[in-house]
Amino acid sequence: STSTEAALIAGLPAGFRWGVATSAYQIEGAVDADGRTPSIWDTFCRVPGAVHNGENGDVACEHYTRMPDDVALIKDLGLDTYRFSVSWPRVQPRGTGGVNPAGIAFYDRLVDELLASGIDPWVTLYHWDLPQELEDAGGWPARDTAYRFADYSMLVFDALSDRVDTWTTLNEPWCSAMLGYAYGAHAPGKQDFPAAVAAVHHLLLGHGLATERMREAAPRKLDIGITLNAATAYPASDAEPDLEAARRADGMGARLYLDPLVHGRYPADVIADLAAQGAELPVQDGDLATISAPIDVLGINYYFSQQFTGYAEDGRTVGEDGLPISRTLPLNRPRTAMDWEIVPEGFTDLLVRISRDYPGLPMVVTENGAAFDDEPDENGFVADDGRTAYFTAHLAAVASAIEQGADIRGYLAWSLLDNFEWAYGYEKRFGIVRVDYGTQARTPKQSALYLKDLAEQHRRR
Ligand code: PNW
Repeated sequence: STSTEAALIAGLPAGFRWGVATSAYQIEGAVDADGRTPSIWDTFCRVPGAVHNGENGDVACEHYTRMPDDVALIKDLGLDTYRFSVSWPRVQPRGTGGVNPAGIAFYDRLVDELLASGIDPWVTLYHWDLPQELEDAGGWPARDTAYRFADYSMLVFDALSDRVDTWTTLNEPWCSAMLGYAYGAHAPGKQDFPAAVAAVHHLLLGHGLATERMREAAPRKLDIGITLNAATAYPASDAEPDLEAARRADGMGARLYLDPLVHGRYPADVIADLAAQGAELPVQDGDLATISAPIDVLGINYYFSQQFTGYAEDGRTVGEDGLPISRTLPLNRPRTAMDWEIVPEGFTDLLVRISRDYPGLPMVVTENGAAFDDEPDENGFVADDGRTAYFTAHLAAVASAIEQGADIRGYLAWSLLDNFEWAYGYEKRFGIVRVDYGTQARTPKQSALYLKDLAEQHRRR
């Protein structure tokens, strides 16, 4: 019930971080400004049918020019942390060579503005906007991209590490690899499973190379980590095919990343599942030592969980291709506008499970939130009860995981602003602040005022 949720939230530990997150391509616009070159998303948005309504990030929220106002918004909301991503093709056009002074200057100003406003800046180095020239040279399925990423990371690190304490290498490598190279739903829009599996390894290698180099160059104690999207994969029943389908889903969604990062090895069952599909992780000597370079914080992005079955509708457990059946089955929960089921206990189960299987690693929720079909009133205000209830249930789920022993240090809502929701364009709104795309007016929604209130109450305790 709601009073139980409120009590759980009230029990969040002292020092818990409250914040909000965004990413560069989703909000900045100004895609041609100051020497920026195209990323894979600029290209993908021009593919007919790739993005809802043929939309793109050319203008987005005009954050590139409105940045001081947006920082003031965060300050007004009383949030202590802002997680943003750096656009690779702004800072290092074409993906190689020296830093672009005009490009890095934007992030330099952003960091200064945040610090002057008492907000802790949290940098994500890669939130999906690979320079197009690096994609043309092979993209993440090519090993060289991992080394390019580490070089780019050091350009940003050299410019901002005097003032930025918290660093995330990659946002959601599952999305980059699988949505980008296997399912074709995200840039670069490829449908090549073996290439996607190579991309997984090279993303993780890039993370490790960048982590090692940043650690080596760190001017003081910094927090360096990675952000994964993960979920709880529930089996539809205790029947073996359902248990196996859930195991495979958890392997591809979570353990394929967590095991090499934390334990320095890929999970044997997942390697076997990949081999059955004709795919292989292109591991070379020393790679796993690099990938498992110690990290200080694990970012977790959570949106929903799913239930899996190993039975086809006709009851068969093996498909035409000879591979075991894996299907999702609805949990029959209310859904967000993304059609994602609302499963807060899947969040608790996930966080408790990670804390047990990968102990000693502090976690921060680096994204959690929901799209709903918001209706503004005549003043542009949105009474977003659905989003507010989503935040309540999921903050309570985090508090419950902490009570069960999980080490979770903060919660960053996705997202500060309504923004370019990738293949869904501007139709899906995740913001706690309404954006009127006609005027670029920003109006905090009820959910923003709710989070403001929670953060303030928490600080006062
Ligand atoms: C995350 N899925 O993406 C991203 O980090 C954000 O940029 C994005 O706006 C947000 O979640 C909402 O979608 C995801 O299919 C995209 O499971 C797809 C999935 C998960 C996360």
